[in-house]
Amino acid sequence: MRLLSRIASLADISPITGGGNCRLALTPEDGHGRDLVVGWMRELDLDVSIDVVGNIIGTWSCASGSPVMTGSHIDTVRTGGRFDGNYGVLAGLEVIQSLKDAGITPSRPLAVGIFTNEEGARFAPDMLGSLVYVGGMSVEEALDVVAIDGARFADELQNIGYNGPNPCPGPTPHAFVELHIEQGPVLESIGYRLGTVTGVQGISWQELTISGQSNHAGTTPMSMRKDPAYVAGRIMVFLRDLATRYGAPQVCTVGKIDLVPNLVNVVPSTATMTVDIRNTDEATLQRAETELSDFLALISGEENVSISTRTLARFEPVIFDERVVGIIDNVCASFDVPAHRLPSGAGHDAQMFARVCPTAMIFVPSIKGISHNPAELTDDVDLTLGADVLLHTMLRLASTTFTTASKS
Ligand code: HGY
Ligand code: MN
Ligand code: MN
Repeated sequence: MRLLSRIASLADISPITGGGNCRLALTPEDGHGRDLVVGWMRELDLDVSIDVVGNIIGTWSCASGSPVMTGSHIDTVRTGGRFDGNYGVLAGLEVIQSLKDAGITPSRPLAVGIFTNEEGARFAPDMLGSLVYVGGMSVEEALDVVAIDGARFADELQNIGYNGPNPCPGPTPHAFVELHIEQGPVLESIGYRLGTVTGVQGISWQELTISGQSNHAGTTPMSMRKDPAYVAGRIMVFLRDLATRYGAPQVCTVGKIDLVPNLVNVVPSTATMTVDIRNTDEATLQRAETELSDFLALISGEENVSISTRTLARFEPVIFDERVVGIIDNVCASFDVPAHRLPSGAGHDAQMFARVCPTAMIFVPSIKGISHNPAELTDDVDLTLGADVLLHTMLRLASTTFTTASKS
């Protein structure tokens, strides 16, 4: 059916082995994906607006007032799956097309957003586009961000032709709801087909630069070494031990490490690595950050290296609006399919909209809990069920009056 075939069509843009995609933010591949989805928005006669950081909002202006907005992202990590982000955007278009086909006109406009650089894999922080949209980061700061490959955000945005005219912060929606695959093992492990997402865990991203002394691998006694690669290894072990000591939901990841000169017979001069630490509890997340900082001071002294740190992203845990969470629960119940309440382990654009309007998310299961991997997979019946829940949730939100701004 249309939604599944559109997911497949979008997956044909910059495919990788195994059925996934590589469409890093603001690359030509990202631009081609945007062109395809904007084409579908125009076929739907949506008002398409593009803002100064490339966020695309397609609006069905069928009524007055601020819109109920859904949306997500279509940029991917380098080894991305075909559902992460893409599913939420295309399900939003499917909601509008289905309502139009059925001759049903909601009492508010409906909007679908494609937010720039949600992944943060090329430009940090992640969720950059939605963060700027809600006023959490200045446009100037965003445009000057430099990618891991040295490219400048503003130049890359211009190169793909999505440096739009609309200002940020953008107009505040009446409410925001994002449909996404869980990307983890929870729903599948307890046999649930739907998840009502209660919030998003806190995210702490740092880049560590460890400076030692390059030297000959054969002639330099171990006692003389200032070896940043060894220190990087000790940091990785420290982080794994910390996560084990803290227990779930604490997670720590070193996803990227670069050695200079990166040669078989040279003790490296520098190691540059990323650290991704997350927890649902802010105080615990801060405790983990402090423990890491203390360890860096200790190991740099022991190994006679210097370590500098740079914050790439730092977002506190987010609790979604109980009124929206409740509506999603009720819609799921109306389908006679129970929904499990859970926080999101992954970051999402919804966590930024929670700052400005009533917001929550809907999850469908990820088979074997795999994501950020071409093997990412969700059953077709769950994909379509999720889109049905999104449609009815958006209709209910359109007819809901929120007396206070937000309630978590
Ligand atoms: O990092 C994240 O959680 C998301 O994929 N940007
Ligand atoms: Mn995503
Ligand atoms: Mn992702």
